[in-house]
Amino acid sequence: MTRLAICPGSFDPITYGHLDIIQRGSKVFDHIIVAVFNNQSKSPLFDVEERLHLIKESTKDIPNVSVDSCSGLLMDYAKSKNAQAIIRGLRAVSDFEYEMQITSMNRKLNEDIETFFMMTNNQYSFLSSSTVKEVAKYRASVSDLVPPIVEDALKRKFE
Ligand code: COD
Repeated sequence: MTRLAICPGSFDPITYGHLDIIQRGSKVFDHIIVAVFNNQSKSPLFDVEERLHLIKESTKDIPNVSVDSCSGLLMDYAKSKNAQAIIRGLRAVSDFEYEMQITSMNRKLNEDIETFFMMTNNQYSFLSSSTVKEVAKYRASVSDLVPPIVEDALKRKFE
């Protein structure tokens, strides 16, 4: 049986923190789909097509990772792909409460799909897409936080 996991998120934009989770997850599962959700409650800096492009380029060297966009419920999407698992990253205690809420709801929606949490790599524990955008907006370097292609895209956005 192929072990397929979905790695869902906003990825606005993808950071080295996300990539760390995707890379480590790709060693455990046969295949990972990085699923970009268009979260209506957030106003994204990058549109879905831009985010997909940045993720595809940043993960092109990981053969068992593919990228997709979706809307609606995560569990409906995961079921439609016959996925066995969801992968999420955890940075701090503050993430835990939020993740516990969504995981409990997701389990209620579909108890056959497990959620796996991966602790962040220490060097990325303070890294989020929001802080990256904030720093890039004031033209400070984000080269150690995001892949070069994302850094260039941020520069263009804030030109
Ligand atoms: N280190 C480790 N992990 C990290 C880091 C880091 N530095 N930065 C981010 N991550 C992890 C996050 O913890 C998360 O697991 C993943 O990477 C993606 O992060 P984000 O911020 O891009 O994505 P989120 O948290 O905004 O994604 C939320 C979803 C889109 C997954 C969620 O809203 C969702 O499931 N929406 C669909 C509707 C639904 O089904 N809702 C659930 C029922 S209530």
